[in-house]
Amino acid sequence: ATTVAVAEEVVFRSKLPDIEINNAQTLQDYCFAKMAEVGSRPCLIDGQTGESFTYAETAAMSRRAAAGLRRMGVGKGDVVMNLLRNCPEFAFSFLGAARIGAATTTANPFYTPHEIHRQAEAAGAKVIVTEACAVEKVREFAAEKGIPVVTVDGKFDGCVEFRDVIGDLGEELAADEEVHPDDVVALPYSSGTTGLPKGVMLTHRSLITSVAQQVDGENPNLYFSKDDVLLCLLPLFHIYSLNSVLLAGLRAGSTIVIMRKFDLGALVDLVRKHNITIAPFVPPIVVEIAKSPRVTAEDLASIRMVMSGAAPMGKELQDAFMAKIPNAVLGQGYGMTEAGPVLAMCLAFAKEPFKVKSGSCGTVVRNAELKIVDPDTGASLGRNQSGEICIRGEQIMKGYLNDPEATKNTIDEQGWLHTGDIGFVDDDDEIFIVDRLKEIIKYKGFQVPPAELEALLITHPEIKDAAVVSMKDDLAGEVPVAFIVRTEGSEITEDEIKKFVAKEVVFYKRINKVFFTDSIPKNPSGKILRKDLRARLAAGIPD
Ligand code: 4UV
Repeated sequence: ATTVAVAEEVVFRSKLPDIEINNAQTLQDYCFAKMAEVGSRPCLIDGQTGESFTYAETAAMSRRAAAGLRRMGVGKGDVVMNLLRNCPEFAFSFLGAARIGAATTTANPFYTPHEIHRQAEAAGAKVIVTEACAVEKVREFAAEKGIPVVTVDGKFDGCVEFRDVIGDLGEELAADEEVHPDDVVALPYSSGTTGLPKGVMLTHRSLITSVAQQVDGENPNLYFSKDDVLLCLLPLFHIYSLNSVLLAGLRAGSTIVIMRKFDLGALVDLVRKHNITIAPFVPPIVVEIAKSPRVTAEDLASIRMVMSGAAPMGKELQDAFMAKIPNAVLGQGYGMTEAGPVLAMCLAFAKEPFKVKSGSCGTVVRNAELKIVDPDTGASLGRNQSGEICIRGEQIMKGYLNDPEATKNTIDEQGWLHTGDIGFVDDDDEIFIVDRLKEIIKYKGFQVPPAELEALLITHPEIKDAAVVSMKDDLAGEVPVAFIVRTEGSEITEDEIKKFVAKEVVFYKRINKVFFTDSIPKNPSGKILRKDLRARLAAGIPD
């Protein structure tokens, strides 16, 4: 008989034991499970107006939103677009849509009309919930398509006010729609490892699993309690805040203080006023606090936990912050929209905390498997060896909306989701991310998909070819820069190209620098060799 050598798989697990997760219920039932205990406690506080909603009121508002959305014709399997900055109505609408078996697609209200229309169209949005700053960008498009527009902050021609959608008390949805655990409840857009933004189908089952992996169990990995006050500053249209702040906060029965826009002074005021205990941030905010002479440890004295995620935070920054704000534990979460989103979480955040190292982005969450694979051979690697990070578990996405091909390229036949991140697991089960295989650029944690900018650039009659890659930036972490091949005879300038792009994209996707070149390096199948371009940048001789 012949023996077949089966390559051994090295699978990394949490140091915390698996727990039982009841993910065969609805997300809203799961999040409001402690209602008997927390019903009269504050749930959402609008930091700007001071308006406060108890848990019972938040649940009631979501039932009213559900009834209102249903009256507008939204039903099971439909999609509502939340085009909102952080506000209580975001939560009411999201949970309301869930109650009627609909999903919410979330988008940045600062997107350009083009970006908004593309997502609304691709997601098949039936209703758009938005606010003053975005209403002009959707009105015409929505009218053309017959999509009702709901506004949360005032009356606008042809739009419905949110307060009319939720109607009078008493008009609550009598009973939630029956949903299957594998029905989609959130549909954020992400470009994943390659290409254009795609709808990421997150189901009731996946989001319940993800939240449970963080905040459930006798020793939760991310310990939030009903006495905690969470700062909800990061945008809820991004999965980090939606999952790890709103949903995790609701599940734990914590109080969630909503902030619309980042401003250091306002942040300190809110922390002091509400005795904020938990602050989920992204690295640029950590930098600003570490550097600002205006913010002291005393200003942030009530904070016991600071989480950073969505982009790398190095050891130096982490150490500098902890030296300045010694009363808080600072650690990282590591997420990816498609992964449900949390892959790893700092174990110093656990109820019974572990000692961790600066610069680590956490340990794989419980009830999940993580492996590191050699990107060239696919072989599974052991500790301290860098390779592509892969994750498996019930929390990962169901797939990309209407894109089985992209789904297949991201989740393999064994159920492993390939992140496109390069990292290793050390002797203490801590994960360190060292590089990125995928093309995505992260500006302050926001996704900038190069493929989107390239597609736009080559529509310009004077641009023959284009490639967009990331360049390191002190403030934003990374910024997009473009290599451009001009058409023959063209003298188009850097400035003209920047302006052309700026008209079409949200501010953080703007091209930071243009390098003119004779040709874009590509492999035989036409794929841009981004590594070569990044190497040119690193060498300081871009052209
Ligand atoms: O798809 P996405 O925009 O998703 C995120 C999600 C971040 C989260 C989510 C829940 C949390 O609790 C939390 O702490 C963070 O960012 O972008 C995914 C890519 O962002 C990079 C990495 O390249 C991912 O594939 N990224 C995310 N977190 C980190 C990171 C990190 N801690 N360190 C380095 N890179």
